Amino acid sequence: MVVAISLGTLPFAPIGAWGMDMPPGMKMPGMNMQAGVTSTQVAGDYRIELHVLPPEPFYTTADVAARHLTQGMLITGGATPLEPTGTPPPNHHLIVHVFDGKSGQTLVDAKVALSFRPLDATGRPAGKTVVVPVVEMQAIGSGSASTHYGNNVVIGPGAYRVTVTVNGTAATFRIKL
Ligand SMILES: [Cu+2]
Repeated sequence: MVVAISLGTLPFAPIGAWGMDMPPGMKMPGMNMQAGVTSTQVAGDYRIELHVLPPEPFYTTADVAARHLTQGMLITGGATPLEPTGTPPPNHHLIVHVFDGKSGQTLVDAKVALSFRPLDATGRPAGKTVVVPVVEMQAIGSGSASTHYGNNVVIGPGAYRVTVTVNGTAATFRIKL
């Protein structure tokens, strides 16, 4: 069960919009949208969409060409991907799409940092911050408009604070998995 939680019941001030689900029928090209948390926040000049999805395989441009791939992630830069076959096996694809707040254009060259920290039942930090090595990627076949940032991750059930920094502007999300 994967749900976005509202800050209304937690003992800290809301930071932004919460738990905004994708409208029915709206689909990220090439992205697997099943069982995903989607939450959107405006931070500075940016609109940041956080998605928690099932793990995805990563491929290079050469892989895509040689194997005529039509699904999965095309690596366009950044850190080393954690493959679905990694040890321990990742259970989520934690990523952000970043848009220009005014034009709505996808940011294709943002400097993105991503981390998460477990929260206890009262919403207080209850463990170490995990820094996610950020891969820059596209959905195969969907082009630069599908650019997003993140990686496959191992995250157990529970509540988390996810911190996203885009070109130095930070946004904080709270999610429950
Ligand atoms: Cu991806």
